[in-house]
Amino acid sequence: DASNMSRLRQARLPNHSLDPNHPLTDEIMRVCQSHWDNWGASCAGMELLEKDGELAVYRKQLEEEGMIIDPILATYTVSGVSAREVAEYFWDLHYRLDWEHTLDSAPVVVDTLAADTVLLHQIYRRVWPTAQRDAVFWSHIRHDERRTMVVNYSTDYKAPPLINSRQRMRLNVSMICETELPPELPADRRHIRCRIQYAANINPGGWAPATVLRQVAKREYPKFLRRFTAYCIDKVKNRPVQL
Ligand code: 6CM
Repeated sequence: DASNMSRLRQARLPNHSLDPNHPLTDEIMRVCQSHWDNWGASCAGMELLEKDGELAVYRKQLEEEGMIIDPILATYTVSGVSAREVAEYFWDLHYRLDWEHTLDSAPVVVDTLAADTVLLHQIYRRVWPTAQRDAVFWSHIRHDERRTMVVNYSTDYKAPPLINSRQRMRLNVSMICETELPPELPADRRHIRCRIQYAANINPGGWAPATVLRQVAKREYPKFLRRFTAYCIDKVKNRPVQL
């Protein structure tokens, strides 16, 4: 029926600017669709790592072949910034080092696939006593009238060789944002809120003590969400809202 049709239409991912013949396009479509469908994900069975007002960070302890791969799921709602704005600060490399403090150096753009998709190489700060990590991943931004999403996903495509002293993390990360604006109020920055759902699945790609990994995660994810959103709010505060 009609209402079902419109629901289906909403669930479909909006347009992207990828070349349909590019070797990564199918994977990007598939991975992004599954994240998009995961909006409103349940945290049932997950451990609450941090709860502070509107911020909630959950983790599920998971080990695979001796590797700690605990999935992280977080939700946060912040005021004075739109979904579009938050997602753009997360995606746009220009701002990366302003809020991302786990990196050892600026990200390197390995390739630009489209206006909405880049291939990145990032080198992380070493965490004692483990080897330094790097990651190679595509990063894609997508939006419709309601939501904007960024997905970062590891790939071997065009990946620079791994140097000896490092290990390569694999990541599957999404941030989905939705603007909240009470229908009776004008689209003014003072009235808007942004609901954020952040999900991270990280495989450390090599040995690291479980206690260290879990401590780092417990400390760093809430810190990242607070610092990153505070950064966005500060950046936009004197600008007209971009919905
Ligand atoms: O999602 C975040 N950042 C994105 C842009 O940089 C991107 C990166 C994801 C990687 C997240 C893993 C970081 C793990 C901490 C680094 C230390 C590695 C060594 C571990 C050995 C003990 O999606 C924000 C990421 C916030 C991370 C807390």
